[in-house]
Amino acid sequence: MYTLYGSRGSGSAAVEAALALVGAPCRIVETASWDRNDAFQELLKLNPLGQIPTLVLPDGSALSESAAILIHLGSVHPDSGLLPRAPVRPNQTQRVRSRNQRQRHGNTRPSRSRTPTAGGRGSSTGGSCETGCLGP
Ligand SMILES: N[C@@H](CCC(=O)N[C@@H](CS)C(=O)NCC(=O)O)C(=O)O
Repeated sequence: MYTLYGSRGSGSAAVEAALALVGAPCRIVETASWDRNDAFQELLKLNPLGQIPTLVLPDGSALSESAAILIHLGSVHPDSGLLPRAPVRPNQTQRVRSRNQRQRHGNTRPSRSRTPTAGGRGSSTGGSCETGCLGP
């Protein structure tokens, strides 16, 4: 059983959604530094920064930082689809980054046989995803 220290409508919402997605039983403890109820003292013992989200794992250890929590949940619940099945390879990351730069600044790559679109993305399909793992 997980225990999530968080507050409705705050940055802990992403972790709450991820817990629902992976289908993990979870107890939610409402607290935040701007709502110093009794549970806030518990939170401080787990995370001296007093920040939410803080997640207590089934083994009793505490994890903070949204991204770290999401990656952890995706890793221990691989069938949930929260993380891609195969790790994203560095060259895939680089291609996505290059594509994003082209979309932001126009196509600075030397023109090949493709005719740039009006948007300047250098692809007649409007910028297809070469990696297949992230949307266009
Ligand atoms: N980098 C952290 C930031 C966490 C964070 O700033 N949480 C806010 C609420 S969304 C908080 O607890 N702020 C109160 C404080 O820092 O005292 C994360 O991504 O989880």
